[in-house]
Amino acid sequence: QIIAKDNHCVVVGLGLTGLSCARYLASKNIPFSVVDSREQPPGLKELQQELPDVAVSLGAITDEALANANELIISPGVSLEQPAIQRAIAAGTAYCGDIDLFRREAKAPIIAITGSNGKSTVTALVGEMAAAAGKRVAVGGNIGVPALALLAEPEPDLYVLELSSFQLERAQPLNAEVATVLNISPDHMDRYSDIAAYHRAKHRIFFGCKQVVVNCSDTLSKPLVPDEVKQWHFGLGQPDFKGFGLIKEGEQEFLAFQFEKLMPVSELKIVGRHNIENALAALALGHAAGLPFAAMLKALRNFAGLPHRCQFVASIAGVKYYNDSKATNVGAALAAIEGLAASVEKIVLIAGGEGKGASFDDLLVPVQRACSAAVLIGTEAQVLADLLSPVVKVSKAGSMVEAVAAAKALAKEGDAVLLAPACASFDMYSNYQQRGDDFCAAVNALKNKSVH
Ligand code: UMA
Ligand code: ADP
Repeated sequence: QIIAKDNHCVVVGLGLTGLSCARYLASKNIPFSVVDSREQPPGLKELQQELPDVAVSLGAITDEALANANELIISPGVSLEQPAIQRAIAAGTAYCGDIDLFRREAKAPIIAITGSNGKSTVTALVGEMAAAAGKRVAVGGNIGVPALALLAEPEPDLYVLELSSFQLERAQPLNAEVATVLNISPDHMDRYSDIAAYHRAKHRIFFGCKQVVVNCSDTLSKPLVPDEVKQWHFGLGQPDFKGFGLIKEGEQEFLAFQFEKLMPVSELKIVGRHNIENALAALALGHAAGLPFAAMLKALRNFAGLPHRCQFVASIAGVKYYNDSKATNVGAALAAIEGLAASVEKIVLIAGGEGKGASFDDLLVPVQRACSAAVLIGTEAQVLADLLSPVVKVSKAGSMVEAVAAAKALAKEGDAVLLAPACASFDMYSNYQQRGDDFCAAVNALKNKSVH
């Protein structure tokens, strides 16, 4: 449905998304106001500079601020369960998210990617693959560039969108060319009543899609779609006739399609078994969208990974330091620990932060197997210390600098120090990037000290 010009919209939330919605609505001459529960939301300064006449209500989301709205455009960070929003919806006010506004405008086919972990890596990889194939490609969504910001450029040949459960739960059918749920493990349990509700939100990505990409080893990724929707598979096993997997020859492993080898796994720059899965998922998505193998393999060989994801920072006194600040849930931290374990003696883990209502129990066995010690930070430090102290040495730290110094003292030559918090960063930082940057700065300071 199109918003009538003389109707009033309310943009709820003034972060990256809210600002992109404001710019979009202004460009369409659609009247709107903005609300945010924060006194100083991140997008405020830019909004006031660019659009000084827009009414902004800050400090709380009130019934008055939402009254008489034709449509609420709700940012992903704002829960639909907020009482004022619930009351407005109950009173018949329509609502949507930025992805709906984007969908109303975008003409080019969309490759849509969600999942609990690996979204950004796969999204970036598919973007690189499309660019290597000579396509004009626009990459955005939860990866950090709001989808609406992509409309500022001329229409591309292809959109690659990373979508979060928060974006999907409020979006109408996306009608993507290809859609995938890469995997499902618990995350954001402070926003969902149970894993089934989280699963339902993620699977909305399949509404109206033409092709799907399915993770063979994760039944929760399998969509309920009509037979005419084309299915492609990926997984770490032998590939079937529908997809991508691994073929083993002696000690060597190859990425493969159906019965054909494509390239040796050893030629990938990204490390860990989870990143082999990500490479196979990206190949399946690219293949479904018609990208040629030669270009996709070239992009795979060149891709060194995104910052804050198992990113090598430095080696000090025979100990390697890795930044996996993007491990904001237990599943991601497990992938990082297990991925690194094969290549080092023992891991000294730095973990903790805001737990988002998660259970950390699944960390216990892998930590016992792969780690010699854990240094714990943030709100969940004590909970994690209680859980892990029977299996490894634990200590608590009040800052990242302290945590890195403690980890250095605990690590031996041949070990790795890994920041994989299994938690969100919001108790100590504005976002995971800031947390990762703080870790890198602390490590580099130690390195400089040890050189001089
Ligand atoms: N908030 C308030 N009051 C408000 C609005 C928001 O307190 O009125 C808080 C939220 O609780 C949240 C924070 O502000 O903690 C940010 O929310 P937002 O909706 O303003 O966020 P944006 O700046 O618009 O960024 C969002 C995504 N953030 C979230 O979903 C929380 C970004 O994903 C995304 O890159 C951006 O849109 C562009 O699409 C970040 C993220 O953490 C990386 N995503 C979660 C994840 O990956 O796990 C889903
Ligand atoms: P997302 O965008 O879903 O958060 P990223 O690609 O940014 O995913 O990776 C975040 C973290 O999740 C990584 O640092 C790594 O620890 C973990 N991870 C990445 N890919 C996978 C995967 N396929 N399965 C499990 N964990 C993964």
